[in-house]
Amino acid sequence: MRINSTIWRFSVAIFAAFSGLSARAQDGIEGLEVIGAPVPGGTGFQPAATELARDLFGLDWLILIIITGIVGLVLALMGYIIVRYNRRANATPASFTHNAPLEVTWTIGPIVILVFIGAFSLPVLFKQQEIPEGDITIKVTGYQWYWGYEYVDEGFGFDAFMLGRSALERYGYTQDEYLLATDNAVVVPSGKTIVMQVTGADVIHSWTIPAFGVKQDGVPGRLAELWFNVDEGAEGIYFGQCSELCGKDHAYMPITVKVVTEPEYQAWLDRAKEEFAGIPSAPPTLTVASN
Ligand SMILES: [Cu+2]
Repeated sequence: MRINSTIWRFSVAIFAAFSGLSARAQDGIEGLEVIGAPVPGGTGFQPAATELARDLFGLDWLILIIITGIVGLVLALMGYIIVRYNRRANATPASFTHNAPLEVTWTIGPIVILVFIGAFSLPVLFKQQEIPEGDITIKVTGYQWYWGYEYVDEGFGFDAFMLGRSALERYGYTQDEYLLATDNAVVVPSGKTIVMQVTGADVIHSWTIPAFGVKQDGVPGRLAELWFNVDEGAEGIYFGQCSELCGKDHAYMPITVKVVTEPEYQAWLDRAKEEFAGIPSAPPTLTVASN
């Protein structure tokens, strides 16, 4: 049954990819700039599009400064000891084994540092994990190897498959967006609280948009939640990738989110309700008579 369902869904995707029924024409959203995408050779974060992401990136800087200080201190101490206490400079080493002030210092010091980090990191963690009342709830299900989305309040849903190289332009993407762009995108308005309910249908997957500062495992049989609220003015296209190794095609189940203004969202919603009418259920499978 599982194989049958997978084949059915793949056939639909292949049909969609080659039939010229472009999602761009379907979702009717034009002129969005790609904002949240990885860049070749990039080492920093993607631009933050939510408060959660700004908090995370700020925390990252804070900890980077602290650990750089610690590394500097340790290197300096080691350098000093190498120079001051080598065999030539210090022929007869001291033989004491305890130093109470020193031991108290290196116990209290790390405690203070950890409490300091905790004072900044725990509020950020709680802000992420305490799910507010959402304006829009979207259920996302990870499948081997694509994502399914349900706009639960609106009563429709769709699947999102990665676009092949030959289909990218037709859907309004460039070749740079290969491995990132999907046929159907999640569309959300800016300035609204979006709650994503994340689960997996077969194995564990993980849904993320780095620029939103969110990532959540989709575990079969469980419904986890994440939330985000994209800044107004940050409308654009944001990409993510499945972030939990989920099998052979794990690298080929990207995530595309289009953030639009509220009126654009309403217009898309009207079109999407017609286009995707109904929540997709498992496709009909062959029933074998038992006698
Ligand atoms: Cu995966």
